[in-house]
Amino acid sequence: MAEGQVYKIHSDFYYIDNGLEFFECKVREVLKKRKDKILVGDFVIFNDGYIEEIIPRKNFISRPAVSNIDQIIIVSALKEPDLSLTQLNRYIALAKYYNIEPVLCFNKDDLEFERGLKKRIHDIYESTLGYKIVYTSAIEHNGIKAFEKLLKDKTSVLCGNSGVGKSSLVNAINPDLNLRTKEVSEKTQRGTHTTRHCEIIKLNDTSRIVDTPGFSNVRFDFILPADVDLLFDEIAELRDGCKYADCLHFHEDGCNVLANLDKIDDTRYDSYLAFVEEAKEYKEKVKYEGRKIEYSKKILHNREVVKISGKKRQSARNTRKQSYRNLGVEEE
Ligand SMILES: Nc1nc2c(ncn2[C@@H]2O[C@H](COP(=O)(O)OP(=O)(O)OP(=O)(O)O)[C@@H](O)[C@H]2O)c(=O)[nH]1
Ligand SMILES: [Mg+2]
Ligand SMILES: [Zn+2]
Repeated sequence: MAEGQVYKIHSDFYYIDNGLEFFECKVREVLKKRKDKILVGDFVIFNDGYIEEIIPRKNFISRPAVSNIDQIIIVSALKEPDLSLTQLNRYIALAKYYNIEPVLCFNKDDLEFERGLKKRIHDIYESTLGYKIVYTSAIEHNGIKAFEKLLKDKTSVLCGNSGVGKSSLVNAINPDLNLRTKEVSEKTQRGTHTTRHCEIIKLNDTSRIVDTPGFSNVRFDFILPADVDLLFDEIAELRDGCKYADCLHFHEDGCNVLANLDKIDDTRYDSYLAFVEEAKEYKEKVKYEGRKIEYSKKILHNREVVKISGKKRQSARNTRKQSYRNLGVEEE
């Protein structure tokens, strides 16, 4: 019996690192039948070329599917492709849903981008929301030291659309890794994913990074509309002051969010409204299937937020073992 961490999965093969050596394993049939599939990042017990058991996870995210992580780095490009704040808000909201703090990395700082863009980013995401921000150029090696510092002693997952430069950033830190990146001449092509699998990469003795394939098709059709405000820090802060507990902050009477709309950036509020529309699809689905979900108990990924009395909320313990199913997230 030995213990190690799954750092890569290729079809039926699981690659395990026990800190000293690497192993290639398969999974016992009994374990395969269980609902929670083994993820990259899982610590497992293995024996004789077979994984026997998954050690309970600290946390996990499902897009991309990785467990036991410390932070999510959302990588965007300042140009090529043009920065979309809606898309950035989507990734931030997703990180919030997973209850893992996001760090924002804006790459391709060497290109010429819209004037005033950095100030805009600073105003919304740094001064108002307090997220850590780093500007980088993987090509010219700018900001790479600051980026590396953010990764120290952590397991970080890189998230962001295809082509923003996630793999290029990892290569910039450690050129020996030589990860596949898109050829420069191909960079205007869309929808081609250069990185195909999630893999935990050791940058040095303590920092690990998970390079992931870009994805851009996340929709918030797995949570209830009245929960979407919890994914926006500045709206979540105001929601308890609303007259109705299930206020959607659209045009309701006594809405504290609407009363404070001047404090919320327009693009943030617009993204909020767009995600609520997507969440309505989930509500319809739940209604159609006759599943009972109480509004007073709001369940989000990696933690439970329970309404204690009236509108008071309190973060409950981190749930350790969860299944995809009762969180309403489709298995991938
Ligand atoms: N000008 C400029 N180009 C960059 C920079 N970083 C990456 N690129 C280019 O952007 C393209 C995409 O880079 P990748 O590192 O493959 O992007 P990715 O995010 O890993 O993409 P997927 O693996 O498909 O998700 C390549 O042509 C890189 O050379 C940068 O800082 N500046
Ligand atoms: Mg890549
Ligand atoms: Zn409201």
